[in-house]
Formats: sequence, C-alpha cells, structure tokens
Amino acid sequence: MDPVQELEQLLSEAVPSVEQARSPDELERLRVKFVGRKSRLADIMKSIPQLAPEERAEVGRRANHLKRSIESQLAARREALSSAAKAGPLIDVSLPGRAFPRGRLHPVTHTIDAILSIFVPMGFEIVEGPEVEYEYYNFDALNIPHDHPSRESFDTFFVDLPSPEPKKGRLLLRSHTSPVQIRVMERRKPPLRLVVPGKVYRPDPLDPSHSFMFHQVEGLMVDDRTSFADLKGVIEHFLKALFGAKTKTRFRPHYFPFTEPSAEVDIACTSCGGRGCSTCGKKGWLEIMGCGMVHPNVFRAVGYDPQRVQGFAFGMGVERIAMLKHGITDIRLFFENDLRFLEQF
Ligand code: 2NL
Repeated sequence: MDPVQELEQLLSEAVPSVEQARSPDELERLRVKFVGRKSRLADIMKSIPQLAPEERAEVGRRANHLKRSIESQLAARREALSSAAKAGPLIDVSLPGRAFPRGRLHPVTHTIDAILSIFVPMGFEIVEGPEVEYEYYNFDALNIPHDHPSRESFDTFFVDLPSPEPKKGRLLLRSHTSPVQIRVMERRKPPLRLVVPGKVYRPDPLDPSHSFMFHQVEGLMVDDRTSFADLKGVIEHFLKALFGAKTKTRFRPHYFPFTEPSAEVDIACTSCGGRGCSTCGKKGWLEIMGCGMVHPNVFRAVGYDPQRVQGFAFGMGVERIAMLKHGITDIRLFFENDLRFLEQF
C-alpha cells in the first residue's frame, strides 16, 4: 500500500481508540500499538531511506506529524482520565433518593386480619371453603326452609351449570360462609372452635351500603356445655378488643333459622357515643353482628346429637365494620381500586 495512504489509515484507527480508552493500562497498550518501536509507524519510518527521493520528504513529514498527534492525544486522554479519577465516581450523593413504591394490604384484608387476630388467641382456628356451593350446604343443612325467601333467584346467584351431585341440589354462589362450618362439622367431632372469613354473594342492587359481593367472618363454637353466657363473653371480649375497652354492647332478640335463641349485637355509636347522630340514624346504637345458639336441626343435619352437644355461632359483615372503624360512607369504594382511597390505609 502507498505509505501516505497507510499513514492516513493509521490516524483514522488511532483517534477513536484513544478517545474511548478507559484506563491508563489501555492507553499504554494503544501507545505500544500505534507509536511503539515495533509499530507499523516505526516500520514506515525505517523504510523511508528506501523510498523514491521525491517521496521521502512528504512521507517523513507526514509520519512525524502522525507520531506527534497520536502522542499528544494519548497525553490528553491520560490527563482526562486522571482528573476524572481525582474527581471521584460520577454519583451526586446529595441527590434525593429514588422513592421505592411500597404495597399495602387492602382495607378489607386488614380488617379480616384484625378480627381473626382476636379470635385465634381464644382458641378459634381459621378455616376457609368453596365460594361455589351446593344448595344443601348453603340452605338445607342450615335449617332454611324450602320456601324461605332468601332461596329465591333474586336473593341468590345460582350457577348455570349442571350439579355434579344432584342430591345436594343446585350450584350457587354462597350467600354466607356458614356452609364451610357445616362441611367441617360433617367431617369432625366436637369440641370445635372455628372462624371462617371469605367472600359471599347476594344480588342486591348497588348502593352506598350494598354490594353484590362482600366479605363475612363467621364463627362457631361447639362443645358439650356451651351456653349463651359463653357466647356473650366471647362477643363482648371481641368487640372491646376491636373497638376499644370502653365499648358498650347490647344484645337484642332476633330471628335466624339456624340459631335459637338468636340475637343481633349493637355497639354504642362510634361517632356520637350514644347521643344520636347521622351515622347511627339518631338511635345511638350501631348493629354490628348477628349471633345465637346453634339450632338442633343444624346439629342433626351434620350427625351430631343435639341432646349431647351445644354451640353458639355468629356472623358479621367485614366491610360494614371497616366502614364504621374508618368513617367510610360508601361500600363501593372498597371495590373500585382507586389508589386515592386505598393509599389512605
Ligand atoms: C349476620 C348473622 C349469623 C350464624 C351467622 C351459623 C352457622 C352455623 C350454624 C349456625 Cl354452621 N349459625 N352462623 C349464626 C347467627 C348469625 O350471621 O348478621 N351476619 C352478617
């Protein structure tokens, strides 16, 4: 190749290599490669005396110029690397940190955890069960008569699939978690202490206090001598633990097909303390849960002898409790997944 051309090519190779060098070692390797004693440039310079006389001056001038410009570029790059090293790493430690977004529990999950954490130390075990149920577990075994209005299609979501076990009736979305307790009693003997959290479904029209899906926690205790006094003691302890030691409670007679006697439990209004306000509808009391002594027909359905066992059961709506605890006035907020709501818990 023509030496002038070759010198041009060496320059165009050397410039970007030196520019990109990241360390003194790398610069030294480049110096040896481009201007060292065994470099192509050194060979060209040695061959100058053999060139045609008219070429010598031109090649010599260009070779020297190339050597000087590569050497000065190496020096400049060496200087740049050493001052960057003195300046330290390219991190501004005074910058604010990058916020790391943290997740949190949904307020419904948080409330379920708070409820269960009160029953577990009293010896209740947590059980869960299917959301798609048979009519038998959701109604029949709970002493709910065949003509009871809650069985109608406008109070129950029936599942439009053939029942795998027609003897247990149609398939539906459970309207309470009680079928889980029935399933446990079928398999196990007393004593039993259960708490059952989960989703339940009712085709109610949507409004600030109704949703077609909500969460319940139900409880069941069965033993050979379990009384209404035990029920009151457990519920009163629970409500004081959840709403504060000064919480006042009252038991009002009520009717459920699966308990006898039955009661609804109220607490003195958490907003007005009993004086009467918009939260409690001027009554001073808030309905918080239902409960009662398990009906003998429920025990018969699971093969227990109602002469030998007694038990109590209770149930509560989780969203309602979360709403009262946090002053939330619309149940739909729990299910819209608006972070401006969820991030407040
Ligand atoms: C309410 C009332 C209640 C029960 C649920 C129950 C379960 C079995 C046997 C007897 Cl297996 N009872 N559950 C009893 C009384 C009340 O819930 O207002 N829930 C939101």
